[in-house]
Amino acid sequence: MAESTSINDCVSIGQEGEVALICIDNPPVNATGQAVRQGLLDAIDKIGASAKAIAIYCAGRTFVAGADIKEFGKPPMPPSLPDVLNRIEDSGVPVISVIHGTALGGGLELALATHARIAIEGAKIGLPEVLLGLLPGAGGTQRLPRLSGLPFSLDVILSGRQVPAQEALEKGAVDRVVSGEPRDVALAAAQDVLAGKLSTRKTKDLTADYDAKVIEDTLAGVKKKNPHLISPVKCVEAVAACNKPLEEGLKVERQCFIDCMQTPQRAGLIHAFFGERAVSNIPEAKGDTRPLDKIGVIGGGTMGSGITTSCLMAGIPVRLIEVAQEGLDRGVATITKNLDGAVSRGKMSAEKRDAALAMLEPSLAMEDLADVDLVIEAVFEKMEIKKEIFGKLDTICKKGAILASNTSYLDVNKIAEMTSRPEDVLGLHFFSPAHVMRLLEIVQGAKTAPDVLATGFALAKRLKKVGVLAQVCDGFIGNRILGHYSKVNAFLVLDGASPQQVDDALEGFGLAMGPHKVGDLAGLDIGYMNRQRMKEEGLDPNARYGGDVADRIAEKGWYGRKTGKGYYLYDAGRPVPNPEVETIIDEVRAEKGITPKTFTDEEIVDRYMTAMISEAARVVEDGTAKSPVDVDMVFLFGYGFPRFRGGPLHYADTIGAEELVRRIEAYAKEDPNYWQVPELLRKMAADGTTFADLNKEG
Ligand code: T1G
Repeated sequence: MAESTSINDCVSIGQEGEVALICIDNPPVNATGQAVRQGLLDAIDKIGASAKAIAIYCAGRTFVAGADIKEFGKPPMPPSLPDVLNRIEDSGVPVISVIHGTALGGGLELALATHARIAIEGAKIGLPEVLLGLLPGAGGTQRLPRLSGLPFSLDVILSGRQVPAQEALEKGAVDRVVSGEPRDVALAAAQDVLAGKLSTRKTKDLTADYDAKVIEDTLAGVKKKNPHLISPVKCVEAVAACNKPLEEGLKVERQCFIDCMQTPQRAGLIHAFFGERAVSNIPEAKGDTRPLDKIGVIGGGTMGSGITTSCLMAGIPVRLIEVAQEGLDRGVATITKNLDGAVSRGKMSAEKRDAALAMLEPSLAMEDLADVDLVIEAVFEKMEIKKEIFGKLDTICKKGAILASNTSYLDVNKIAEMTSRPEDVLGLHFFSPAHVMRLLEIVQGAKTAPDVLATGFALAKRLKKVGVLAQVCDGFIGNRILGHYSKVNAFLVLDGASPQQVDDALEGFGLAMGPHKVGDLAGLDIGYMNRQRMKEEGLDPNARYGGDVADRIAEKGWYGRKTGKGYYLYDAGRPVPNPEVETIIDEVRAEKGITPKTFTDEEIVDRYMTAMISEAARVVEDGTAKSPVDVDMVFLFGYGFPRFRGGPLHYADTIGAEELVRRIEAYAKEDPNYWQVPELLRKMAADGTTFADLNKEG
């Protein structure tokens, strides 16, 4: 193997006869940071005409997975990627690229600017910029349509999906799919160019199959599908220029890219991208773990069967325990239905479903949990029942087995006290439907051992979930904050807004579903039982109680969708407001002597978000959450918070601590007990810090 010359820390050149090999080596994913861009430019210039063919490949686990996202939002550093890629495309010497792993975003755009593309088996290509609130800004919207046609390009750019090599070959995005090591494949392919066995061409010389109708329909489609999002529209506007000469099309693309770069949505989506990774990039998630070869799940209800489905889909055998045959059969039926649903959604093959079902062992005997590595208890949310079960598990389970509770609120320490091994106990709080929702709150008990906690994070990774560390308190991170801000919905309705207006305002803000519709979906009986439990435990006499309307609805047996009636009626397809709820609201207002007032949608959003942010700040302040990003990821992956807003505390930084303090103090004039300024917010307002600063402190 010939000598290689370093151009800089990330790029080197190797010469093999008339072939020059450019190697990019910028771990972890060869992102085109400034050094890679400069290195590529210098390499092409240095090679000049000294070679008859050039091949670009990458070291490490993947080809270029995009521009360096960490550079976004900072002052641009030359050379720009578009300039580098235009230089490569204009090279007088044929340049080919060899793709292994993933060629994404700027990585695929680099390949599209070369004169031929070789994919190594298993490789995937994609332009996922839209998932970051952006669009392909280095020629992807112009070059891909020229190579692979408009419909495929619009699909790839708007879905952000990763396209397998074979499909890319069929669509002309790559020219060959081969096996082998990147460098070897690069050399062989370049020699094929010299031997005339691999043809090369400049993408810019090709013409896209432009169709104005396709553009028009696609634009209408994205506006309907994502009414809040800016970048999908900009993506279509950019692709629409692919019928112009490349240079002009690139100008349109650049302007659309800059328009996206300046939006808060871009910042929110990039915060979500890095946040999803940051929450498990913590010491507690590292270190030794215990085996997860077989799991026991207690309870075949909605949560138990969802958790079991999630484990089976990850290839982990499950022993499902129920107390009665009827419950066990219901659990197995739900799991089978869940898996069938995954097959019909294309999430798994029928063969994989059958294999998963074969790993399910239903049983009526808790003793059958003696040899499992982890038990997840998912029974009724009653402390006495959970204590009894953990007492039994302590006598049954093998030494070193992990005992976990899927409790949504209850004190994990009190549950652990029922065993002689509290160090082996933690909370694993899944979200319904557990085989779909990606959030897993990993609740650390006072005595939970480090390897038990790390195993919780290992399980999250195996189940493709986002594991977030939470400390013990009533409702942990998510439900505690929900418990606080959901009161605002009730206060808004008591004080003058209608449930539908609250839902519409928050859906306008970007929530997938308004709180009253969510209540109807989850079942209003659950909220009712929780309020009854809190009443039994004693409510704060100074606190305003907002549950009257919801209590009366539930006491009428209206539990929402499952009874066809709740805040909305569900007998005619789309939910319509239940007029009888209005009567109840009027009754309660009259009894409490409340004169209803008018709220604007903006006021509704401001109060809702300020309440959410207040309690979220307290959750960070008292260490229930390790840092603000943990709260953000809990709400993105567990509560349907709009991803483009980055999460409640990322959103809070767009308002600022000072303004938040001012708002809370204003609202406190109406209700000083509910609206209290968290110390953390007051301090942030005083010293001008943001939640982003707190994330950096980690
Ligand atoms: N820039 C900077 N860091 C990146 C990165 C990127 N593009 N991609 C990944 N990382 C970091 C990530 O934060 C993590 O760091 C580590 O690499 C491993 O990632 C002009 C505008 C490639 C499929 O959107 O989808 O090009 O946590 O844990 O599960 O048109 O990373 O270890 O410190 O995710 O194996 C477009 C983003 C950019 C692809 C690998 N590209 N990356 O997944 O590992 S915009 C993307 C991914 C662009 C141009 C535009 C995935 C992956 P840390 P990981 P993985």
